[in-house]
Amino acid sequence: MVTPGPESILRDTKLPRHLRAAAQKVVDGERLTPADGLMLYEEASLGYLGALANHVRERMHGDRTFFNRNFHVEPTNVCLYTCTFCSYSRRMKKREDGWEYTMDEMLDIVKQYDGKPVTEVHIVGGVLPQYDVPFYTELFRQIKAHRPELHIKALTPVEYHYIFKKAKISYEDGMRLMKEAGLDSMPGGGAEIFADEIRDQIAGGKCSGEQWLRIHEIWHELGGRSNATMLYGHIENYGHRIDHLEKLRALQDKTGGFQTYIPLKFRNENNELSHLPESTVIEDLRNYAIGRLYLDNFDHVKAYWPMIGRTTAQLSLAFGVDDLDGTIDDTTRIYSMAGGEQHPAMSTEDLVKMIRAVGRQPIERDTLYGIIEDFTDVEFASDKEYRGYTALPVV
Ligand code: V47
Ligand code: SF4
Repeated sequence: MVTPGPESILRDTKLPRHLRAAAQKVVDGERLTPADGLMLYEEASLGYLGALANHVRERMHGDRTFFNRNFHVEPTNVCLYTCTFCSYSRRMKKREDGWEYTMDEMLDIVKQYDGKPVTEVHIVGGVLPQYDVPFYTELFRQIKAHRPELHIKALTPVEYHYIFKKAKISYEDGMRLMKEAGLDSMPGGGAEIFADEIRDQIAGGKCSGEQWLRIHEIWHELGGRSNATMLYGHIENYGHRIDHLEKLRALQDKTGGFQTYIPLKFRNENNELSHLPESTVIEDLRNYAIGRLYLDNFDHVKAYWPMIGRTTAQLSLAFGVDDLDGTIDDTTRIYSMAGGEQHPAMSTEDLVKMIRAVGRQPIERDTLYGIIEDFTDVEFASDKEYRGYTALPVV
């Protein structure tokens, strides 16, 4: 795809010297400092950030845009924690209105995908006492017994911290048990904002930022891979965002175990922070771009379309994003309850065409970024159906 490169920025003598110097660092593959990152958040325009982030994205991946075929199992939408941004937490008072799946019900969801070409089950939801170490290890075992090749991407340090504490076992022993039971990788949720002063206000009581990072570190040391998120656009400031990115980058330097960074835009429906306005699309795109530029040791930046919407997800592909999650098949409620897509399902054809429509190459991947199929030139059955105007013969 031909998009404006960073040359115009480097030559622009009207641009402040420090912005040109940061652009030069990016072009030279030099690392941005926390001060650079903060300056970008505070001063850089959308055009500047887009040109640089796209340069990095294309240097790493060209036009390749990854996606996977997955579905979610959300064990429950009730939670004993009270994160103010979350529409699940309010349900504890009216627990009977929510769902709390049994093991058999979760296995039934998995079985609904028998024979379908999904490669990953993403398991995440609320925290409740009945979902403990024996429950989850048994669940993972039963999923693997039923469909061994299905990749289990499950639970976050929020659940792990809670269930290991309850079982009185160390993080190390706990994560080893999960691995033995069939856990393949860890999703990036529960990270929110690491800085205590913000975390205590929006996600008080659940694992701290330090504990979140430690559990990922242990998982990486066991040879596992995981993702990382940042929930932005609520009460945090740019300094907190850079602090968050800096901590992710530092851990990645140590372990190399993160695959993907996924910024999560705060959605304001049905939660205690509904009075806060949502971030603008411009801010969302700036945030993707800065993530791409700052996290020089992360291979991928992913847009989660059920939360950000389809159009912004397409736009994000020109602002550093190289991965879209996923076909999902209407199996998550976290975002529809908070103001995102009401029915988050997309066929492979829809997703592929969404990527092609903005001039990129759709590549189906598995969870660990093994390439399954290049969809660049794949024709779909519906392409052959003629949907245009047919002139009738004049008689
Ligand atoms: O941890 C909850 C966030 C996360 C809201 O790793 C909200 O591949 C915005 O982590 N507005 C769960 N965000 C989802 C998640 C995820 C999603 C897709 C892919 C992957 C991956 C991970 O959702 C939670 C929380 O940070 N969240 N409520 C809200 N109102
Ligand atoms: Fe529970 Fe997670 Fe929602 Fe917090 S974000 S209330 S831990 S489901």
